[in-house]
Amino acid sequence: MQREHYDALVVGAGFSGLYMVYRLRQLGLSVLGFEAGADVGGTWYWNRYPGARCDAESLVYSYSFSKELRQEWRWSERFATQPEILKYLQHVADRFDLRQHFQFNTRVKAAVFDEAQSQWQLTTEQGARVSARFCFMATGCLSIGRIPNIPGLENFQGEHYHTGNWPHQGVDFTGQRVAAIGTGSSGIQAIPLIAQQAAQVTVLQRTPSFSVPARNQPLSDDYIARFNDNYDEIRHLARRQEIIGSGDVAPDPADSPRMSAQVAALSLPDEQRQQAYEARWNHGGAYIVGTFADLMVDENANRTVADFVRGKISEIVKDPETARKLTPTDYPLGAKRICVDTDYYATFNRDNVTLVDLRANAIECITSTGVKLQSGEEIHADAIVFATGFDAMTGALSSIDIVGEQGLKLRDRWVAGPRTYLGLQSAGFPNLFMITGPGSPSVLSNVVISIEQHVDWLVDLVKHMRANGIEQIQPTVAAEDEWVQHVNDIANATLFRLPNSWYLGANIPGKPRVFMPYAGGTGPYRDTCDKIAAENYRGFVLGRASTPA
Ligand code: FAD
Ligand code: N01
Repeated sequence: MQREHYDALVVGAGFSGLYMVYRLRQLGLSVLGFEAGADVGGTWYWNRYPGARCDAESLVYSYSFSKELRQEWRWSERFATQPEILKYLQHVADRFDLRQHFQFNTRVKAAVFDEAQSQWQLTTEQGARVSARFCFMATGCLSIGRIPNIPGLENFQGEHYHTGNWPHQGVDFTGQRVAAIGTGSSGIQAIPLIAQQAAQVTVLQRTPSFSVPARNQPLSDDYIARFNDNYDEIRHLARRQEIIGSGDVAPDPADSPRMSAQVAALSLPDEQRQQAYEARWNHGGAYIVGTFADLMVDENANRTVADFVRGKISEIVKDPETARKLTPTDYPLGAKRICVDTDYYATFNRDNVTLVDLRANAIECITSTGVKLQSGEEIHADAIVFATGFDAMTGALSSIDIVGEQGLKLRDRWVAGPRTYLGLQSAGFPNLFMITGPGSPSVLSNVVISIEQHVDWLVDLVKHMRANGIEQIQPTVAAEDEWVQHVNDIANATLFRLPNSWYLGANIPGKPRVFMPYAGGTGPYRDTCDKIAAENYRGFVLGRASTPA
């Protein structure tokens, strides 16, 4: 049985929790981590669906804090598969001996701030209680999967699966009729592979996504060597990425198809624009969003890239009606998360794959034998795959009863949408920190890079507090209000504000429609965090427990 009091508690054992625990242990703090899963990995522990892989290049979708780790780990593919990323995180846990600091199979259900003791008390679902001065929520932005409330699911006689909680032993769809609901990144990765195995796949699509080819490939020694030659420059570029897809991490930056992000699409003749899009399409990965500086702020500019991808869909998909249904027409490319695929559109040329447009014919209910549409038609299925996404950014935090000063509940404080300063802390919750919390670049960036930035900044803060006898920190309400306004202003100046997306909480009935991540870019965000720290943590109140903030 572990102790009852620690210096710090960490919830989650994904990329964030592992690195947080590692850094806190380096400082000499006693630390206990909790993880609901049976092992480390987070996203890569839970999302075991066929085709799951990263869409940031493996060589930068990985930690940079240890040169030795980097040198001894060899990524096999440009975009690593889920099993490989999980193996990497397991290796990190072994190499730095981190598992001993975690309690697995343990979900935290409550976190309550004890004002008298100035410490956080966490309660697990098993009823254990542990306290600590610092509490770090490394609970993930995409860790609470969501199956929509479609009537009749309980009657379904086949198996159903959510991509974010996939059986560890895998699923054999051979000979089966599969109904796949959801065509975001997860569905787009899973559907081509399920279609190769199953007898019949019916894809039930509500909103078509924009998807670009990954052009995944094995990594050659030469590619890795060139990457390593330019390691610092590539990492620097990745750390200063504007938005998903805009960072360029080709192994030799000079080789890349990247045009200066300073150039506006509309300032160029059409032919030159098309060449630039074609180069990125052929290069593979999400970089197309970053081809020009104005793509995410100007609807006319965005239309040029959206039309380019629409043209590709109609070239790839043979049946014009299916191509039409697969083509997004009512939101800008990139404003919902762009998808990166391998053979997604071509999958619809297979004889065993059918597309149902739910906008024309919505799901009425699930029956014992399949999915019934409003037209009365029934899609007979042996299995249903829900690739229906997550209660993103706030879901994991609001699943925990977090109670701060004077009985203030985080859920109540955030009833109209999350309120944070820098995405790191919320006023009224001293010494409770979020890693990649709402209001930080998080899901609009290479998340591992944002995780390292948050953890490093927080560790510097803890060092500062210890060196100066400071026991508590929390933001002022004024600083938080100003930051929330800033996050909103930036989002409102972009095209992200337009579609119904999970960035806005639009996928969860009743969730306030607030743009949650910070869209100002990781470079400016990083600079802001550093400046605030240099100005003695401007906007935060630092104090002794006896002189609370
Ligand atoms: P997670 O990996 O989500 O880990 C959080 C952990 O906290 C989970 O294991 C969860 O079980 C645990 N937890 C949560 N609540 C509790 C609780 N109350 N008690 C105990 N434990 C709890 N990002 C990119 O930048 N590039 C990509 O290519 C990319 N690909 C992705 C692919 C998929 C399929 C998904 C779903 C996400 C992807 N992401 C990607 C985002 C990804 O979530 C992050 O990159 C990163 O893995 C997040 O790490 P994390 O540690 O912050 O959170
Ligand atoms: O989830 P999503 P996801 N009836 O929310 C549909 C990361 N990720 O798991 O758009 C019918 O994007 C919904 O339709 P609509 C990445 O950040 C990365 O795919 O709401 N359909 C949509 O099509 C990503 O953005 C990778 O109309 C319903 C789909 O389900 C994030 O995780 C891979 C429905 C959900 O798409 C989430 O991706 C995987 C209903 N009731 C994930 N409810 C990489 O490649 C929802 N849908 C790196």
